[in-house]
Amino acid sequence: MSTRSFVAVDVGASSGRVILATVSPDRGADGGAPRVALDVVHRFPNGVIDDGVDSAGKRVLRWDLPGIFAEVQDGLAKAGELAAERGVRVESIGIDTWAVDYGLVDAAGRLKEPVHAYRDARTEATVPVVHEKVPPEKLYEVTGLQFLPFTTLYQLAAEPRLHGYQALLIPDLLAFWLTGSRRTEETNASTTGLLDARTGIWSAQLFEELGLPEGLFPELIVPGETYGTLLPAVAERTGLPPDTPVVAVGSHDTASAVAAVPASEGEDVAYISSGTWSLVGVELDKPVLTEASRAANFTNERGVDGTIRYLRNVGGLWLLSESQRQWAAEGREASLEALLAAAAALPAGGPQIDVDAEEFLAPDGMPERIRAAAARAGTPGGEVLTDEPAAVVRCILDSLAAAYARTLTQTAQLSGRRPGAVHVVGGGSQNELLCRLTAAATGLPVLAGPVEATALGNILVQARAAGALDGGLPALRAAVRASVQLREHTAAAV
Ligand code: LFR
Repeated sequence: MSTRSFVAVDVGASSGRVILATVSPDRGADGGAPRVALDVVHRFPNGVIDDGVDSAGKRVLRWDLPGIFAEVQDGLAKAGELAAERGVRVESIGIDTWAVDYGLVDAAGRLKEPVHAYRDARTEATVPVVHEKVPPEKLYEVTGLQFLPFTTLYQLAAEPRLHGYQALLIPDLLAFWLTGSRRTEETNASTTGLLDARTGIWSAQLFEELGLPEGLFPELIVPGETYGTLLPAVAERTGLPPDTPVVAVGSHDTASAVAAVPASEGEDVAYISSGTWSLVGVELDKPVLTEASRAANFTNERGVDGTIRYLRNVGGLWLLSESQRQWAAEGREASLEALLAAAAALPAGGPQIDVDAEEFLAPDGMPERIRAAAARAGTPGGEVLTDEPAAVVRCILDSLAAAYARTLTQTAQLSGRRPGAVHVVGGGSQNELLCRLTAAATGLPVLAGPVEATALGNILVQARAAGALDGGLPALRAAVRASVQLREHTAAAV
């Protein structure tokens, strides 16, 4: 059987990528799993845009969605060219991005205003307003979502006007611009705080209690279904055939990443999806909606194939990337390689901070905020955490590793699952020091990789929809294991 080609569009908070993937369904002489090879054909930077302050004096942050869409189309054109060189056809396109954020679109398809970025401050005022209407205990009972101040429902409460508009989550907005078809992909819908965790459909009760218009979000679509085919203008600009379908994948990047965790069949799947955030948890088939789970702020997000991603958002490499951005602006050492080497040479047992604190959500001045938090935290050396980048980096990584260990212990207590190893996927899986510290803090073997879990998860769902792969998540994960090299870190090696 010949190879098959698919395109993944994967946009994160700090960069976006368009990837042409080749799936070789042949099982080969060894009867092993199918393989997936990725070619990144286009990369572009992304980041929040400072848009001044609003009438209440709150900082406004936005994303440049038209700019992202232009980059996506450039990437699709490059993917089409590479496919043509290889004499193959792009069978479909799948899109994933971060969750929670949305654009409001009118009947004619125009954006009401540039899209807000979830780290802006407008929900500070609306969290209490929402909780006044529906108390947090009740929200959890219905949606099973952890409290995050930027969840879609708090953002919607800050909108002066919703009537006459539909809310399109970021991947759905890009899919709308590519195909003209409006849908809401299910895994990402589960991050809005408006989906019923038991049924997987919108909670009519919450819409009513929160005064949200019915039909605010377009109809749900599940991974594997098709949004539609390319609009003529997109086909022309990208050079791709107009009948190229855009297929729904786990459009929440974390859903795609977890779909590609290279767990073995039957293994209890514990993971850290490590990027801007660290998403730490296990995969379940039913939500955990207990009061203990709510108190520990665990979330039940929906994954590919109706699975539940039972996890917590732990602070992530955002603390590090924001610090690097600041040091670079000050003309100091900011290269990741140099910083990690210097941090690795520092002794263990230094100061730690609570990486989950809301004070680290916003951009700017990160090293200063970390030093202040370390001084308050009272861990050894915290009061003297120096301005030295290596010391700050070591503090971030020690604190992340400790938070992972705490969260995995809680995951086991709350879910009853006791995984024997933890998979680290995403960009952070390349950070050897963090992986080693994680193994030491958790006492579990850390299986690092793949770096491109999100893109792989995106591709696997498309390949299965096209009949190039078959089976459930275990079969998809076998294809990941056949395609990538994992690195193992053990506590003993630290
Ligand atoms: C990771 C992620 C998290 C989500 C956060 C905000 O990229 O999608 O899962 O909580 O970004 O959308």
